[in-house]
Amino acid sequence: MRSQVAQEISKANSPEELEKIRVKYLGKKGLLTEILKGMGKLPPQERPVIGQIANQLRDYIEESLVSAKKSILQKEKLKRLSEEKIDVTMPGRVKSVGKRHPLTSTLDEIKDIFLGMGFSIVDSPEQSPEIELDYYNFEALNIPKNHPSRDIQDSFYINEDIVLRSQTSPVQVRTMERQKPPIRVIVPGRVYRADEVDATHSPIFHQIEGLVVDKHVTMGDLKGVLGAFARKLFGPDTKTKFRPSYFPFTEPSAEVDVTCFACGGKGCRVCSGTGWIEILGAGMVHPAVLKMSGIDPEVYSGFAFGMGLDRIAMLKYGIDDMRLLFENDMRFIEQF
Ligand code: 2U9
Repeated sequence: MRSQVAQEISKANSPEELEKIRVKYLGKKGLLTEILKGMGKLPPQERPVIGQIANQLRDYIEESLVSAKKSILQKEKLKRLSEEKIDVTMPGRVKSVGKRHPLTSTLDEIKDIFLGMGFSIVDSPEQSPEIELDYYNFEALNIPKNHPSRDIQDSFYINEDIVLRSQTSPVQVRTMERQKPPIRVIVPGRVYRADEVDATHSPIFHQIEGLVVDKHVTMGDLKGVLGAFARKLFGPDTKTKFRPSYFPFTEPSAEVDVTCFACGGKGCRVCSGTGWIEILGAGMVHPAVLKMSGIDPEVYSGFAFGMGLDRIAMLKYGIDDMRLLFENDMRFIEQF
């Protein structure tokens, strides 16, 4: 029986098989149990001899089962560990790092400059809806219905009274309605115009406008603020030049040029040989505009300005086609 058990245990491959062997020999009706139970029927002089052999055999079986189980578990563990092995020499997975869009970097830079001059930024969607009432986009800005100045730009109408805003100015109108002077705000935002797409036009583009309203605000303040802005954005030697212009919402109005940041004013490819680059429109807020928003033009005056973010980003980064700003092709964005 001992050699038979030894052979069976050596062939067992799992704890379950060992348990079967235990039951077969040491269970209630096991082969060795039967022998131990039959001891009483033996002649008295044989009992100690047989009893000793049977007990030794039982100890042997129990010990063999314990050590066999230990070595099976050890083998299983080694197998599991070898399956879980990690090859630390394998190359890691590279996470791709995102890049800021050139429009975002340019906007952040411009916002920082104006924040530094005490302006606050109005750009939450609640305060600046892109789907706007005709009143805020045109009427309140001194652009009445059927007035020729509406033809300067074609807009996308949802219905007779609702339009996709064609400038961010309606946000300043809403600000004036909500807030008493002093007002110093910068309004960046997306605007819509029915333009054909080409290298310098897109039906969706971005503006940054500013508005200051307080007592005793003058054209001198406007020149000071825009001069400081231009020097921060394009470098300390940048000069500004105001040319007379016309906008319905400002009087007087001006277009603002800066000395070319590429050639310093000598004339080059970037400035088409003129030494100047136009970057802004500006003026003193028209008294009728202040009045419509509930601000007394006899007490208060203000200046406003507007610039195209896309155009400034293109100038800053030397981008020659506006369409590149809207395609989100990573091969383009990764270059900045
Ligand atoms: C209020 C009063 C006045 C905003 C202004 C401009 C001049 C201007 C253009 C720049 C390039 C638009 O994107 S662009 O084509 N903007 O020239 N914008 S003054 O004047 C305002 C705005 C709001 C209540």
